[in-house]
Amino acid sequence: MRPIDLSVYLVLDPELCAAIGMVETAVRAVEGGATAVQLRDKAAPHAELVATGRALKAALAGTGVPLIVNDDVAAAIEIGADGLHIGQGDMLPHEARMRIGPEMILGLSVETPEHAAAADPRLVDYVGAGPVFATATKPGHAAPTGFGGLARIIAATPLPAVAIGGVKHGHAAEAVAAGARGLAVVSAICGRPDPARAARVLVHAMKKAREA
Ligand code: TZP
Ligand code: MG
Repeated sequence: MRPIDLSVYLVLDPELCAAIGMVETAVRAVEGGATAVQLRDKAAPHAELVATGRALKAALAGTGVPLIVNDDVAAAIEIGADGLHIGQGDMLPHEARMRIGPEMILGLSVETPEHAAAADPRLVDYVGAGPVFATATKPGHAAPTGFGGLARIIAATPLPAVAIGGVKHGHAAEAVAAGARGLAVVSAICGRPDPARAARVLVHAMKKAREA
């Protein structure tokens, strides 16, 4: 078991975070209560990704908030990240698990109930389910699931799931009703004038949704 608090899961995007940068965005979001941070930079050369990841890891030290690296398993290991997140088009979970070893968190993106059912809980620690809504943040994303589709995806796996794709604080209740443990967001935090406040609003919405 490699537990992870998925409640407010910040996914960093270099362009959307450009005003203050990914590290500062993450620091402020964690001040506001974000529970997990993913470094997702599809365009950065490996060395740059590693440098940013190391800066993030240092900035998050002592917070208890895990740093997850998207896609690049070698970078995740070099950074000393807490986890790796892979998609359906990336290496297979068993290969990823072999590379990262037993201790690191492994997340997997799932877009359909079939993907979710195929996720092996011995290898994978959580799934990112969606996109719930169409979003400009991820060009070429799969068909949006809506909350009905999200519920069907989450029902197909015993793994904890985080909802992703256009989700904002106002969606916490529907996401929780669909079985999600948390909200994974880019634009609800990145590029917002006050990322700490944006995170706080999401944390509060998740708390309310769980109490309801
Ligand atoms: N995977 C599915 S949707 C998405 C990713 C990385 C982007 C989510 O970004 P936003 O801005 O929260 O819609
Ligand atoms: Mg990927």
